[in-house]
Amino acid sequence: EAIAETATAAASGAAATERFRSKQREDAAATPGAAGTKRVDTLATELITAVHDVIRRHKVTYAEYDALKAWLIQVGLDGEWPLFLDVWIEHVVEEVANEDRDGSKGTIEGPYYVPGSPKLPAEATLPMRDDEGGTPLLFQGRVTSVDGTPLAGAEIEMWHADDDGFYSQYAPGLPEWNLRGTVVADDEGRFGIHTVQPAPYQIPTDGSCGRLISAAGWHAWRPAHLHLKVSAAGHRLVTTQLYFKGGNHVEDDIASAVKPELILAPVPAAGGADGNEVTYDFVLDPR
Ligand code: MBD
Ligand code: FE
Repeated sequence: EAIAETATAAASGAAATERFRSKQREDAAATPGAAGTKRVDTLATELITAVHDVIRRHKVTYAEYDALKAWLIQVGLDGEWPLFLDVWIEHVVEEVANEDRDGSKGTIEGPYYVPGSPKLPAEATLPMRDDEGGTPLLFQGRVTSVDGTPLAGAEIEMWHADDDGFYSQYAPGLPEWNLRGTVVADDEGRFGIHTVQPAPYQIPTDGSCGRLISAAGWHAWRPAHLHLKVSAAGHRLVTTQLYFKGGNHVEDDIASAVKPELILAPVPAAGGADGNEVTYDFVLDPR
């Protein structure tokens, strides 16, 4: 269909690269001074040595070395470094960053988050088109602290692909904030978000990441997923994703970002409403 043909790797890659360059992570400051130099020395030396080990172990040829060089150059030209890194590397960074948390499990952010989505009340419908495809979904729950205290006014930012697997602001023809919103929980930390179930996501096949996938005989799919950032005053923000039980590629996510705690099992909506509903509670770690 038309949208699929125009959602190119180069266009979504350029948008993701631009978005990354303008973002500031909370903990963005690298280790300064002499300790920082030592840290770079250690990490860069070990990474380079790990590559040397692979070359020796597999007797990598000049033809393969040149193929690697050409591919690395092209990843940048395609704007696909955010995609490559978030698909194949980020899950281990997330594992290390959040291993000390007691609250809800997190997982990777991925390349398609946009800050500043429309603020919505505790029960709300995400911005969507009049004829938005996909099974309606009511996603509801409560945000509490680790000790059980409800977190009034907690913010639940949600963003996800549509029923064709496309993200607004990274594929053409979609309204700016389609299927993106920031829901503010009520006085008891409760929220209810009306949306539609997303489709599985296929990594663009026409760019460098797609070429790697086909050259290696891998598949290009992530399971259908909802992205979330949940935050509240005095607590650590959790970045996570939720998946759908039994869905395609829940067992073999190309981005290795599924955890058992993150799999939803929606049921038909109560009271004869269209679609499904599911309850999921978030627990935030105090700072
Ligand atoms: C996605 O939608 C995503 O969430 C990740 C991690 C990588 C590529 C596309
Ligand atoms: Fe995603």
